[in-house]
Amino acid sequence: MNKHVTILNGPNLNLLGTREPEIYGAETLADVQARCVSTGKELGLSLAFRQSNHEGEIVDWIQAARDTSAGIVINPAALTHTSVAILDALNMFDGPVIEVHISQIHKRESFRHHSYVSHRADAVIAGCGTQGYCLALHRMSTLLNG
Ligand code: CA2
Repeated sequence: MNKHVTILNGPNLNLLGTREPEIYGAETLADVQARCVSTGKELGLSLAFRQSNHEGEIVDWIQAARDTSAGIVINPAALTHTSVAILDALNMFDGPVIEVHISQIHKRESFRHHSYVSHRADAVIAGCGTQGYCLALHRMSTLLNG
């Protein structure tokens, strides 16, 4: 049976592809979603793909994933660097968690170097562009299926 994976995206990622292409590339979040769906099919994973500008909504989705999903892929965007609430919610999720950043956060401003989510993440992918989401799904497949 297909394993279900929740992919979560944080604030402002709904605007992906509209500015700063030198940092984030030209793909929109809809393009990223389409790529994930296609990779998920290859790997036998079913997906929920969501974006929110609201921390509490992301916490709600992480809690819901406890009942629906074998794993979580998350790009928390700016909440990466601020949100203990997201870290706490992820700590209550039992399956694998993979953190994705489109940009290489360690090459950028120092305030982007610390991630609360990395305290929980089983893997972190940064600086691979939007391909990072597909790489995360491949790793997720290995973690879930061996
Ligand atoms: O590199 C990443 O994926 C980030 O998580 C993106 C966040 C940033 O705050 C993190 O430090 C690193 C910013 C997301 C902003 O979304 C965009 C909106 C419009 C155009 C491009 C990106």
